[in-house]
Amino acid sequence: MTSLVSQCSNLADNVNNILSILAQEANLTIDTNVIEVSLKKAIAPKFEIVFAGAFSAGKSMLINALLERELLYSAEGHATGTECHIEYAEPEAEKVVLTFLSEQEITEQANAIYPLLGIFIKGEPIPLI
Ligand SMILES: Nc1nc2c(ncn2[C@@H]2O[C@H](COP(=O)(O)OP(=O)(O)OP(=O)(O)O)[C@@H](O)[C@H]2O)c(=O)[nH]1
Ligand SMILES: [Mg+2]
Repeated sequence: MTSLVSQCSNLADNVNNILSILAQEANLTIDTNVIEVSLKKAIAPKFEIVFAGAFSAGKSMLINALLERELLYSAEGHATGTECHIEYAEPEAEKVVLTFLSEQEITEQANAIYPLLGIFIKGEPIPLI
């Protein structure tokens, strides 16, 4: 699962070599941060896939179909109804972690997300409390 295809086995070395060559070019101003972040993602043993959609769009059913097991509850109406993270676990180490947030924590998260979504009232983020 963690093995890389042969063309990518030296990816980090190759990219870092190119970055060090670029760094020697005084005339070039390149923001290498985006390359470094992309490299980190490319060689990471884990990666994320986001399934987002309206309520009852069929996200849980699609994930169950891809996993070939009935892992997530799927039904009409608001079935999952919350953010849900799934990651690989060895068969005997599978577990479910439920995290309950207080009203204060939910409010803080919402207040942090509103500006990122561009939701403002009279130029100010919407205050929930
Ligand atoms: N006809 C049809 N029904 C589907 C399909 N995918 C899902 N459904 C039905 O749509 C309903 C909602 O499916 P879910 O997978 O629970 O939807 P969800 O997006 O996870 O919903 P929430 O968790 O509430 O956001 C269920 O009754 C499914 O049986 C599909 O491809 N075709
Ligand atoms: Mg769901």
